[in-house]
Amino acid sequence: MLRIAVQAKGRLHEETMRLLEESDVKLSLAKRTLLVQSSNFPLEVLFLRDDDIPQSVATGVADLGIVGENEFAEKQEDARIVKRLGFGQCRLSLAIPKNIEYTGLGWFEGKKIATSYPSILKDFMERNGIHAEIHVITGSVEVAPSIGLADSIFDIVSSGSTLVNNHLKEVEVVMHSEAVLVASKSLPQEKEAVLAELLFRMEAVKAAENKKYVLMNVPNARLEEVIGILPGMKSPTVMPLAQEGWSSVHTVLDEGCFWEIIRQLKAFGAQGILVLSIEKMIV
Ligand code: PRT
Ligand code: ZN
Repeated sequence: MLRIAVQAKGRLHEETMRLLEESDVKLSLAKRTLLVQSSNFPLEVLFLRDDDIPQSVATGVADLGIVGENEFAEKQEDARIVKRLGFGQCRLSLAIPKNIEYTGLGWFEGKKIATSYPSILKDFMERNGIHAEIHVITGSVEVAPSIGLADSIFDIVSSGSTLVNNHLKEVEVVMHSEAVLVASKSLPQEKEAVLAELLFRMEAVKAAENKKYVLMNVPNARLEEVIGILPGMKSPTVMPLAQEGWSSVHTVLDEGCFWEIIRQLKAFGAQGILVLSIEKMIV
């Protein structure tokens, strides 16, 4: 039985639970306990605060964890990142009051910076030879400059609206972050095998994300042009229709270029276009 630590509540909770569900790991969450066992996969889920996840994995309390890369980097615990999960994206940035002219990294020399991420900031400042005073606060870091607690901040930025609301501007991006799957440095062989199966499933879920399965009827005379604009996994599947002179074409399209390609397909005479969601894709 593999144990995975996940955020009990907060920004990463929902997407984490969705990823497990889409990987067909069934969990009975009716009565909310700290530890929940899956009914169809050798996995149990331990619900923790995100701050505690890196240590729980490093000490072996859990075998795996899903946590923000920022939190994992800050805690400097002995564990490994096995997969980047593509959600919970944000960046860790330095920001200063918006009416102050920024002159480059040297601006921070001798300045006071408020943050909840002192290790990452200290590393960054040391690498750049800047001596700054790091002031650790937890929560509402963005108000520190306006109440005179610091000259600047180092914090998570996502849309940037928190900075704008507090009359701050982002001047340096120090790190990009997303949710990551982390694992204990060494796992017994049978646990590694369960992890490999879980990763295989997660990859199939991720590969299907933003992809659509598209079916359409195409006059044979236009087949070549239609096939020419379809990417497909290998090449599109083409099957004759009962009606003479027509074929059915099946392919996989990326949501990003979807509408553009559909428009061209219509122009090439494609009809009866059906668009289906893909649950999983094994490439
Ligand atoms: O209770 P627990 O300790 O588990 O949770 P928490 O409150 O410490 O963390 P939580 O749930 O807020 O965030 C968990 C993880 O989500 C973080 O470690 C990041 O990896 C990721 N994440 C992604 C974010 C954001 N986006 C984010 N926008 N975490 C925090 N924010 C905050 C940020 O601190 C700032 O106050 O949102 C504000 C900025 O947002 P914008 O959109 O205004 O720029
Ligand atoms: Zn936290």
